[in-house]
Amino acid sequence: MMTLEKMREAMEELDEDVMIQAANDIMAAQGEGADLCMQACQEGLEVVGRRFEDGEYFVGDLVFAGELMGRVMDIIRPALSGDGRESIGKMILCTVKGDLHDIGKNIVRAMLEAGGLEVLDLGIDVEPEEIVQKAKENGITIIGLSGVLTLAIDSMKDTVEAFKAAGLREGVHIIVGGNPVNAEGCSFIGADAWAILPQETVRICREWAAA
Ligand code: B12
Repeated sequence: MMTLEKMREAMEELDEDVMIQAANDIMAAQGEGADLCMQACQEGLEVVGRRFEDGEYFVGDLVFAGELMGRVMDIIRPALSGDGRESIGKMILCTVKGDLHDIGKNIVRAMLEAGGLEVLDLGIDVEPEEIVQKAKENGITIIGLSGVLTLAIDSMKDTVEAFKAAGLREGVHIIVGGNPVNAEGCSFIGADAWAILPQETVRICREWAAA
């Protein structure tokens, strides 16, 4: 089996052949090493993000990294330990109205799914009313809102207001994320939590799902 170090390096380098081979080898070995592979993907992605900030990687690399993570997860998901195997709860995730950026959302989605959450992904540029409607229709009480434009903060606030207007605010947990989101923004929006790191997002959503 490939070491954690080797898999992390392959993820950092966006080496598709090595990562897919590693995932297939893990499944051929009855899932041994699946958790390590997951850890390697997460750590590798952090490096990808840093390289992007440093100007070494470009937008296409980010998109590819998200896709690669999703493909590896699709292969090893049945072997992930404990809660990774079965759904512990359902949640909605989307990019809010006016914002078309979805690279971060897709990375977060892959991590949430690997963490045992079933994700109803509503896509990008999603109207507040649609989010409320889908939550109602599907009985979903955990809502993740993503956005990277400054205007996304207002759309997130509008979404929280839409839940209030529908009389559903008390019954849902709302987490917001994306580059412009911080503690101040979270309080302005009226959300329950915020995060930048996908691992933190997974931890919070799992806690809500288990409550
Ligand atoms: C890639 C990109 C694009 C791509 C988007 C492709 C795609 N499919 O997403 C394209 C080229 C289409 C694009 C278009 C535009 N873009 Co653009 N884009 C970017 C860029 C370079 C990277 C964004 C990104 O993907 N980051 C990487 C991801 C992984 O980070 P992230 O989204 O923050 O996600 C992480 C966390 O925040 C968190 N997270 C994400 N979602 C969630 C959700 C939850 C619930 C939680 C808890 C956590 C969480 O986890 C993720 C993983 O760590 C940024 C600049 C930059 N350096 O950030 C500009 C940037 C965001 N874009 C910008 C602009 C202005 C635009 C355009 C308006 C340009 C134009 N004039 O047409 C259009 C917007 C159209 C629209 N209405 O959305 C500005 C925004 C300025 C602002 N303050 O509003 C930026 C900052 C560039 C700049 N410096 O001017 N863009």
